[in-house]
Amino acid sequence: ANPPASASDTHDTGREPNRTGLDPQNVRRGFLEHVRYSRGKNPETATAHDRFMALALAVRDRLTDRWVRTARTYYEQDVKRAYYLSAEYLLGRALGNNLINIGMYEAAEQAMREVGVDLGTLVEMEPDAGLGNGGLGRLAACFLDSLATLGYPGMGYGIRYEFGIFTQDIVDGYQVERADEWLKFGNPWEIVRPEKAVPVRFFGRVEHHQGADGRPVARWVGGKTVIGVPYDTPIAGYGNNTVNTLRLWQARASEEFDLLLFNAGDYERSVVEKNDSEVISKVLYPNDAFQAGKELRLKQQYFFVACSIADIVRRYLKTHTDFRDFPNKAAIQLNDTHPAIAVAELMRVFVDEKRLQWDEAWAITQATFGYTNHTLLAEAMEKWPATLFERLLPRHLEIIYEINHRFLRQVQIRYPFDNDRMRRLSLVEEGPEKKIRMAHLAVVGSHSVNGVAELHTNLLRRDVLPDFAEMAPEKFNNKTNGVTPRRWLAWSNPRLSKLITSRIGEGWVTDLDQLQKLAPHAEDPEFRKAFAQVKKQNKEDLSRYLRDLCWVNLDPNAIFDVQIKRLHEYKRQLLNALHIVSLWMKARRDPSTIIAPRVFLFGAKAAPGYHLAKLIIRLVNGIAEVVNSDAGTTGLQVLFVPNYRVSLAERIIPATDVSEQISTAGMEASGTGNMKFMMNGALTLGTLDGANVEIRQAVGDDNFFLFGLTADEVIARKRAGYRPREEYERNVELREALDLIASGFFSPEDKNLFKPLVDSLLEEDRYLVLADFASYAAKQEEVARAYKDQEKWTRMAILNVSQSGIFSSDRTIKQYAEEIWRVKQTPVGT
Ligand code: GL9
Repeated sequence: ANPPASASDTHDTGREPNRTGLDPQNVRRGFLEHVRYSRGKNPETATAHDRFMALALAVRDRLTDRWVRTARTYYEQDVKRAYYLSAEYLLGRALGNNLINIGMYEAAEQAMREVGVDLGTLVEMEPDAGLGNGGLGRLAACFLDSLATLGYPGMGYGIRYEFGIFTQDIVDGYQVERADEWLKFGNPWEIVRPEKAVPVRFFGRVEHHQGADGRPVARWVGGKTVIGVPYDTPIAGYGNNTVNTLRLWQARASEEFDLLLFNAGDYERSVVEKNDSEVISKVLYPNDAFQAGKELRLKQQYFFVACSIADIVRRYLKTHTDFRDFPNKAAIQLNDTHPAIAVAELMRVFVDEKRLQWDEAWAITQATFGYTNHTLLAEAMEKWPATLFERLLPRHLEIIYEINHRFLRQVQIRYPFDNDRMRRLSLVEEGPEKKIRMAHLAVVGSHSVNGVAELHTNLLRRDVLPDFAEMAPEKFNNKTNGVTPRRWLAWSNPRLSKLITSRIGEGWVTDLDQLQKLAPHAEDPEFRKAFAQVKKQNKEDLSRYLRDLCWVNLDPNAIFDVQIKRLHEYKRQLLNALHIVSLWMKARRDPSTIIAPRVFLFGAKAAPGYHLAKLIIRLVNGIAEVVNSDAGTTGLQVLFVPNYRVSLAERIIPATDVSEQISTAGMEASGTGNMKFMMNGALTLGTLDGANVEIRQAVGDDNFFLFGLTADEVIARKRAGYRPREEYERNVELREALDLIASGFFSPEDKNLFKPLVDSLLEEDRYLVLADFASYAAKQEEVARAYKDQEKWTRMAILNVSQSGIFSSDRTIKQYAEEIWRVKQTPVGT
């Protein structure tokens, strides 16, 4: 609604212009041609949307030669490729990022100015590609950027959801979900490849015969066939000629099946069947770190896995005949267990279709797969009822049983007579309902199992998969997450980027460790002044944007204290909210208790079925209404920003002073927002959880606001019989805040509205909100005092930026490439 005042002021990162040799005239010509020939408009009649589409298409044209050349280079050199299988890609917008990566931003901006168009306005026309829920999906998007920027032969596979993560409206303080129609006006980036469509079978039965070679043959027959149609999106590297591919599969009804029914005169049924097929890629499941166990979800998983495996095997067979070389040409990474069925599918293709011997096929399969675990939460562990498997994927169930049988034989040899261990390790969970443990399938089918932060990997070894870690310690390794500095610094924070480049040159964009060169500048008062100025301007920009969006005037002189992430009890938005209530109560009694004015920003989507999470959103909005009404005397403001998404994060993070990373220790596998904030000069207020531990290590204890129990202390507290009511009795401020919420003060229309929240805290408090409250409140006071010393604060912020280099996803991807995938950087020529 309110684009940056002048794009040239905001997006000149100080890089050398026209790296591509593309001049503004060239861009203008491409743009005008697409206005006319792709949109069928005159420049005068073109709408803003027409202009966005025309520019995006012109940019895609300028990627295309390099895209084709990249594919040819990989093919001709017959390189090993890394395939990333992920049910989610949270890409956000592409136009600005593509312009930055191919060095065309300035040319495009000037070209648009010449035809009287503001580039910033066009950028705002693009809907976010929200094909993910949160951190896990955004990580996949950052990885694609780093693979291309580093020149690795990498390819992403996933699902082309027609509807991504829902759009969130806030109505009377409540979250209301709407379908995300991101494709409604067309997607200029993708190219459909119908000639590469893949048939996928569901249901049916397995026939066992004696093969012509005397060996048993299994044939999966009958059932229904769905067609997977690939849509390719170019992924351009920064400052090189690499353009990799993200291939997303859309489900189409198979015509064969359709026609059969149609010809039989059952028109209605043929249309129903068509819908049944096409619903597979219709919508992203909006759960974060929670398994709902829906049949359609398993269909989605197998659908995109079967398409991707068929595509990978087809590509391999273009230039090879012997599958023994397969692991030298393909590494497949499983992004969590969502694609874990790929282990059974590759075995099915090898054994049933390509007629390999089991042992040989298994060795190749294990050498091909790597598995990344992204969560320790028990409720997120994927387990599918064996009965569902048997109906939907009968042959895969047989294969999983065979894998399990052979695996447990090995266990028995190594640990004779240890039935309990066998039960714990089995791929099959026995009980009232037999279930397939997808994490166990992923572990036994892979040569590498990694966690996403040091603490998380250690807890994975110790608490989640201890028996596997004992049996195969060499499989387990850590790959601490990272984020791409192209989107999360160069693109989203052009002012800071320009300032950084003015001091240390532009090498940091692809070599983020160079930010260390900023550390000495923290002692330079001139630099500190310029740095503080950038933060202030970013806060003013955000205030302006939120004024138009939410009708609030945020004070840019206040501390901007931000918690943006999915709404989940373990992330403890409630702890933040409770503290705000207690701060406000104190300020109302005695305004002199306010050390510094503060803006508390929240942004979060709650899973639509997660009632407690939705109630927390309602509570934050209730608190905001009360607190904002006397902001004049307390200096406190609270805002819940609706529809948090990638493009909003790009605006909020550069304007943040305090990054809230306050999950219960041992619960957040890594976090990646924490890294984006650090890179943009926010100070972290956090627990020793996930990658916070490594952030604090990198920046030093003095430049990090630490509070709360450690992961081991959390376990010990629970083991000792944690009684939250004792915390409530003990702490007056906490008790007052909870009592005020319980009294209905923030929900006058329904005094009992927040009772379930208060009860859950007083009766169980699974995430130790009350146990950590005092420590959190004390640290918040320290934050406010530190902010009063602006010189010191700015020094700390600069040091945070200077030490953020290790959190580049380039570092992460190099580690995956060298330590798991064994793929080589393969530059693409001009
Ligand atoms: C997550 C973890 O919860 C995060 O801590 C981690 O940073 C990311 C990426 O590794 O993965 N696992 C998970 O299931 N989600 C994560 O964010 N959930 C969503 O993506 C919503």
